[in-house]
Amino acid sequence: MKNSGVVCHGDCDGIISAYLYIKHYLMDSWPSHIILVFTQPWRAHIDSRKIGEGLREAVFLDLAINKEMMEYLIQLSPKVEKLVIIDHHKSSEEFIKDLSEKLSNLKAIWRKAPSCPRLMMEALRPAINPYEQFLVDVADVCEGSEAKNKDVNEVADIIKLAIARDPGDISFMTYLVKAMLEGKNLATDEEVVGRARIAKFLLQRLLKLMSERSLEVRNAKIVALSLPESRVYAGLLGIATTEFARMTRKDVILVRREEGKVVVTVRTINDRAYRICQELASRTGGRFGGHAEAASATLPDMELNEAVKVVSEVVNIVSREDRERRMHK
Ligand SMILES: [Mn+2]
Repeated sequence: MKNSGVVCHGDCDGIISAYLYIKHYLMDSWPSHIILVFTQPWRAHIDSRKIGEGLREAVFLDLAINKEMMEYLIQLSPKVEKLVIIDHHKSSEEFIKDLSEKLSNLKAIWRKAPSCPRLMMEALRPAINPYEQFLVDVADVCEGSEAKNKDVNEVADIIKLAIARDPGDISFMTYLVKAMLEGKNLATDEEVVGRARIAKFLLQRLLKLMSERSLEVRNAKIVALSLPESRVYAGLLGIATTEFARMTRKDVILVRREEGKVVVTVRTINDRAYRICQELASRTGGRFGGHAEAASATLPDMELNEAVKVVSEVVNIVSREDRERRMHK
C-alpha cells in the first residue's frame, strides 16, 4: 500500500481538520501509511517536503498558500496520485484558483468559512457523530467565532492554550490527533490540561505587559515586544493579541522582533487587519497572509522603533481610506 501525506496548520482548527480528514477519508491507511506533518504558513513549503513523493494522496489542510507553497505544489503534483487542498484563508484565494487551472489531479476547496473543519463539513458533507460535531464547533471558536455553549468554549480554550505552550512541539500535535481518533475527552485529559494551565499563567503575564505598554494610534492599540520577550511568549502572541482586542474593544497590532525579521500580528473588528498587513508588506518588501479580521505580516529585520513608525503610518493611511470610503457611501 502506498503512503499518503497529510500536512496541516499546527493550530487548533488545523489539527481538528487533520483528525476529520483522516477519520473520514484515510482511516484504511492510519497509522502506518500516513505521514502527518504540522507546520506554520511561513515555513509550510519547507516542512511539507517531509511527506515525500510517490504518494497515493497528498492533503494540505488549513494552510495559507503563498508563492513558495504554490511552486512546491506544482512540482509535487506529478509525483502523487491525488492532491487535495482545503483552506479558508483569504490570502490563498488567487493561488488556489491558479493551481486549479494548472493541476489536473488537484481537488481544491477554498471558501470563506469560520474554520477549516467547518468548510470541510459544508463542502464534503461527511456523516458526522456528535463528538465530531462538537470539535467542529470548537474549531470555529478557536478561529474567533462566538461560542454557542460553555463546553465548546472551554475545550477551545484548553486546546488553544495547550498548543501555545510549545508551538514547535510536533509530537504533542500528533498526540492530539490520536486522542481525537480515540474519542478521548480533551477537557479532562491530563497531558492537555497540564499544558493549558502553564500557558494560561504566561498569557496573563503577557496581557498585563500589553496593557502597560500599548500606545494608541487612531483607535488602534500598538504593542511592541523585544526579541527576548517574543521568545518567552512565543506561541501565545496570537492568542494574546485576540484576547487583548476583546478586552479593550480596540483594534490591536502586536509588533515584535524575531530572529532576522519583524513580525506583525493584527486583530481588528472589520477588514482592516488584512489591509494593514497587505500595506505593511508592500511598503517594506515583506510578506503577509491571513483573514480579513485576523492577519499577520513578516517584515525585513529593522529596529523596533522603526517598525512601530511604519506600522503607525500604515494605520493612519488605512484609517484615512476608511474615512473616505464612509464619506462616499
Ligand atoms: Mn488555522
